[in-house]
Amino acid sequence: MSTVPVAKPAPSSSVAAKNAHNIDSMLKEKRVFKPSAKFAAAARIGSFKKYEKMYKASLKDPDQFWGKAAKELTWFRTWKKVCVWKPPFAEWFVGGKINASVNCLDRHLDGPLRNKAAIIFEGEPGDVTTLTYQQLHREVCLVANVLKKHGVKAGDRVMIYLPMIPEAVIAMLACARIGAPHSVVFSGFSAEALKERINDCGAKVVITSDGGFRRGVALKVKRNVDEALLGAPKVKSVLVVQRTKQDVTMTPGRDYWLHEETQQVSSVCKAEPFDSEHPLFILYTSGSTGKPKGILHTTAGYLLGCHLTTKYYFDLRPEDVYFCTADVGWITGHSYVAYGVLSNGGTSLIYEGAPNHPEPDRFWRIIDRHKVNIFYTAPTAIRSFIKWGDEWLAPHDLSSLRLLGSVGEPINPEAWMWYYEKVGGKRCPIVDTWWQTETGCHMIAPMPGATPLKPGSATLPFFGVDAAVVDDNGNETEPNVGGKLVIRRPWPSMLRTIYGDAARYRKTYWSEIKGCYFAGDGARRDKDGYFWIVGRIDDVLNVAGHRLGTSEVESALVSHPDIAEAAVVGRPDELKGQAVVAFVTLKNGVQAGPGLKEALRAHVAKEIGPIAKPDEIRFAEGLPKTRSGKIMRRLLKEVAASPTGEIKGDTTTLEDLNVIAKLKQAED
Ligand code: 7RM
Repeated sequence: MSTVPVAKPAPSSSVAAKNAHNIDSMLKEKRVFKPSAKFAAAARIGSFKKYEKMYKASLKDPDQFWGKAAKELTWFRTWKKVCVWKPPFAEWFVGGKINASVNCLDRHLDGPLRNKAAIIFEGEPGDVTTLTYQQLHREVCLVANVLKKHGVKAGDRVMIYLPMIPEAVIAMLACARIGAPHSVVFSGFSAEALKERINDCGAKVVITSDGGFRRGVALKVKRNVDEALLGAPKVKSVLVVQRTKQDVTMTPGRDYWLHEETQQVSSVCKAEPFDSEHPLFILYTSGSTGKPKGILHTTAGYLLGCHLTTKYYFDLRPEDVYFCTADVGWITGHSYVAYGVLSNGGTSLIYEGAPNHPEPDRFWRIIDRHKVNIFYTAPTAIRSFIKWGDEWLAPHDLSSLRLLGSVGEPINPEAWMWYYEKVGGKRCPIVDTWWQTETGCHMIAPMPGATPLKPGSATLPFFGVDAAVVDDNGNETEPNVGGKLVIRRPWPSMLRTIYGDAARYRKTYWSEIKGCYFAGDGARRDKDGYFWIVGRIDDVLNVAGHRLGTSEVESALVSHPDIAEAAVVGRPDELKGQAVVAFVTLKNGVQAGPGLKEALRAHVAKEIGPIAKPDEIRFAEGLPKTRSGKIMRRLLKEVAASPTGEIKGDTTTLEDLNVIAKLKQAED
């Protein structure tokens, strides 16, 4: 590669190299893909030099960088101070007044965007609805007025429990308009999970629907709300969107049809100015143990992060059709289905249902039908597509695509290659975005048109983001030596606290490495300074004195032609400390057998080294995952360690309970 690294990790004389807690790295990924001249010519950041220059300047004077960038937003009053940092508490754009819904809607109404699609919705049954900016603005104003009618005031929390329908985005923006922080709960979560979240944030109003379509059936969304509210007495009103027209029970004096309510209010709702630091939303993340954390984001900084990263990383243009497959119940749905796209005047395509309904080509059908230009999905989905087979892509014209994104987990290099070749036709940059609920927006990702790509690496940090890989003492590790991924200074879209628990905020994110933000990922940087996420720190394997990240071993397994997915965990072992146990799923049509096990062990030894060879390989039908598609290694650890496969841990965020039952029976 001819490019100069932006920031070199510490020189090899560093004592960090001898730190026994570092993570060893052995995967040898050598492929590099330079941006095409065609893409670069039209891109916002058209060369690596330009990225480097802007990145360096942004770190040299972050206030100047963020202050200048914030002028791209629409303000009622500009700020007095860009950042006030009293570790670990930050305030951004102090003294400024802003309204997020104005930035996503009103400011587009004076020009040509007014009659452009803001949202294109495709329901699972195939129904399509398009909302222009003007129409969306009207809907948001109506719902905002309904919320006011039900007594919601600035600062009051509103729960949103909706399937992937336009009303989910409308509800979020309506809350933002009147300064009522929303808390979206994924509509696939149980009544119990909903109840717990309602009570934690003290919401008085819930916005929900009768149901939603998923795999051809109408989900019983409202019924879950009814059950949750048995244990959440503070909720005064439930506003119900009619989506499926299924039968629901409406409790008089508490439950109201939203379409009836909107008929009784004005469509004019003046947007009020709010402080930059006014809370915008609370989003719960389950965390591996204990009660869910309510991640609190505030208005101006969050919006700026979403706005800028959408603009630069997706190179989003008004004429693009942009399709992000994430649910609004996940941070990706907040930042990159709603706020970032709309603040840029983009067109956000929303799909209600399952990727394999009625058949495994649904996403390709959608891309072809709506001529999608930018497609953003998760590695878990990509691995499913690979498993289902390439034949599902063949009948569809995917030539409208010009950029592909990935988020949620490390993308295995083989899955990256498949995505690049089969979906992107080798013309689309793959923007692998590392970030978290807590970071609010993308933190590490390649700048399309500028950053040379390496399959499996999220590459380099965003402007103003001081990311590093450090040892336990906070010193940067040498190239290719793994450690903890930290951010060394505040950024505008960072979480402000854990709702109602500042002590937990401090302890969880700011106490591991002095002066740094740490949220649990292990990583290494290569000789070019590129970041490679090796998995969650809690999942790191300890084999005969070597610490191995899960992602490299899994990527080695997935690079075998018969394997669709792999999850690797440690099992206590007297001799080695930990034995490596691999759970693998096979591609359609492949037969399991002892021969394959030996072949896989040999394959891992060849790709990484004998140390990483799994001691045990289990063929599984599926792997336990969260609703957003992350593999739950915590549960697999229990399965691996217990002879009966007993699970005692929390399984409330598990997507499919059957997976665990089947794993217990899995042949080993
Ligand atoms: C956006 C999101 C955050 C965790 C994070 C990582 C993992 C996310 C990537 C990734 C490697 C990526 N928010 N993660 N993106 N790992 N490469 N591009 O996922 O709060 O739900 O999860 O997800 O472990 O810490 S999240």
